[in-house]
Amino acid sequence: MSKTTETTKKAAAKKAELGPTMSGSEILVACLEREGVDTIFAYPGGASMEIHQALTRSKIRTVLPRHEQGGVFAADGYGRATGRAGVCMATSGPGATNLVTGIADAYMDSVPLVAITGQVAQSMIGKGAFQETDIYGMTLPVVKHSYLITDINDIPRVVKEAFHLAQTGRPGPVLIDLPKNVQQARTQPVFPKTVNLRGYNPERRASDIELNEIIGLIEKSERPVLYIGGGIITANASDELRRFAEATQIPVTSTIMGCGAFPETHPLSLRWLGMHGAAFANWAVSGEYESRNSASEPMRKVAHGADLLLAFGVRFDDRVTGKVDKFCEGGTIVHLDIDPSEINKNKPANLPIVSDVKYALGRLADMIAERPIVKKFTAWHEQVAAWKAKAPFGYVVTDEVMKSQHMRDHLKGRENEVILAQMAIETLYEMTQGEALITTGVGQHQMWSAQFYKFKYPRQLLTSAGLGAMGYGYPAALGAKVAFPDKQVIDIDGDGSFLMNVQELATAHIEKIAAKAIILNNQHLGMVMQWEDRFFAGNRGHTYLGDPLNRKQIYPDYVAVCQSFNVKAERVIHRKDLRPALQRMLDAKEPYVLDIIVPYCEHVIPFIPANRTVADMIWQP
Ligand SMILES: Cc1ncc(C[n+]2csc(CCOP(=O)(O)OP(=O)(O)O)c2C)c(N)n1
Ligand SMILES: [Mg+2]
Repeated sequence: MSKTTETTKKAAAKKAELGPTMSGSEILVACLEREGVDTIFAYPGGASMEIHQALTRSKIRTVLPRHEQGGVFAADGYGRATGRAGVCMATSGPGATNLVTGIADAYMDSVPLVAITGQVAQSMIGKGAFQETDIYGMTLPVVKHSYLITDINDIPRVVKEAFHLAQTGRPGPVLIDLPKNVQQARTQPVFPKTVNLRGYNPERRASDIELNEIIGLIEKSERPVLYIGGGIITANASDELRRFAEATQIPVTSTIMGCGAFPETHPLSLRWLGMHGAAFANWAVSGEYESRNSASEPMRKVAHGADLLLAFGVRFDDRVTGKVDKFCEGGTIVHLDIDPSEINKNKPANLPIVSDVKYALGRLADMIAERPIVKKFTAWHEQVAAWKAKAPFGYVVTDEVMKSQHMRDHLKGRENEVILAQMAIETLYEMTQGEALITTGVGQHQMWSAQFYKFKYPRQLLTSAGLGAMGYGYPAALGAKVAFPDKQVIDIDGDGSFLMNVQELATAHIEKIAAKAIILNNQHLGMVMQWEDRFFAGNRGHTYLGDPLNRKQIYPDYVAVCQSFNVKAERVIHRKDLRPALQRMLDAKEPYVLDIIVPYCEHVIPFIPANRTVADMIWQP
């Protein structure tokens, strides 16, 4: 062999690894192993069973969910909890379409996810074959990228690219659709070690000139606020954020996606903002106004909000901004994000910067350490403290609760016996010392979880924020618990949401995944009921989940449901039983469900109705 050929081969070996002859399915699994995948949530069928066969010979743990939606939500939970792509798989047709909601969820919340689908053989594509759906086409608007593999030799490159795309820059879901004939074909694979994607450059860094402009704006400002989101968590930038916030003494509010990015127990924390966020956070951003009863009345300002909004890793979601032109009206807006398509999308920025937020915050903190900001914002801190004292998150046993059927039927009208959802969450927070990893369903319980559990560390709250997909909580808890078996993982769920993926109790039991769930059971689709009360004079439009012919009975009987899955469960109705029951749940070394019966007539407060302003905020419990 000539010297040059030898060098070329050595160079090629550095870039790639040549494997033995294998089937497409085996190559796929070998690629997953090379990406460090330890768990796949996969439900088989005709078009994916070849891959399952290959998985039986792999060290990768295959968890069999009991519904593909459970599988994709579990993978999503794994992805959120770890920052590494969660992996799920389904067969073609109905298996693939059952993944769509989870893929959309990962897209909306920028979660790293790789979804693999079996596809009918290439010769059958477009023929309306049995279980053929164009999952590539169907998911196009909700993926970061997608592939339909038509050549077995492409599998290693595609898988490498898929993981790279899912996990870098602004993360998101990537779909790989693999036809059955490609799974069955055989070849000698070449596994690349690097990725080369022309035009994809996820590494962007703000210049010192841009960052200096931020410092200049801070020095000029009297009332700065940091508005931070999921981008901080994705970028693993919590430490840098804390350094920067402490060095500048700028108060920090977050989106729900950003909960835990900055410790909510920190004196500078303004908790989270938006429709059901803290009144003091909304005031700090947009100013305090006299309450008005209708949008046609003028807005009368009581106190100024932020004159400088440092919006880092956020997307000005409508659930945060309400009527967007009134959001931080008059304030200077710095919008820093890794994704240029977010800039000026929902709210124009005065200073737009495209950058990795970890780099930007770290560099800002360094620059400030060298040349400290002298301003102390004393008057601003006094105002913020006054707002915090005026409107903390709170709750009361309302007249409606006292008059409710639950009070009559189950508690003989005794106020001191009733458990409010908020109380249950607050108690859980105390008993877990705020350390548990929490997932949620979607609804009132989700908002109360964010209000009454204070999140201390990033990736601690896993919730379907952008899509708002009911049924997310328990499967996501399974995914998180698989990733962190030693952590206390608790799904705080609603009765409606929990029922949507109740079959995953089987996965929990059979796979020995000790995720816990508390169901805040109000027998209603509580959040929709709240809107009915506010906007439809309380007319119930199919929001009751119990049995209308037997309203005294709690329906369904979740304890019996759990028993049938061999999952331990208890029902709690009286306040005095709450703590001991929670303790038993926390002590359990196996999956455990606590069905906590709560009244349905509570509303989540604060509340800024959709597309309204901080002047329309209802904040007194
Ligand atoms: C898949 C899905 N379907 C419908 C909705 C609309 N929706 C939002 S909240 C909600 C009520 C949820 O009820 P539950 O899980 O019992 O929670 P609660 O509000 O009672 O705490 C509904 C139906 C949704 N978000 N997701
Ligand atoms: Mg409910």
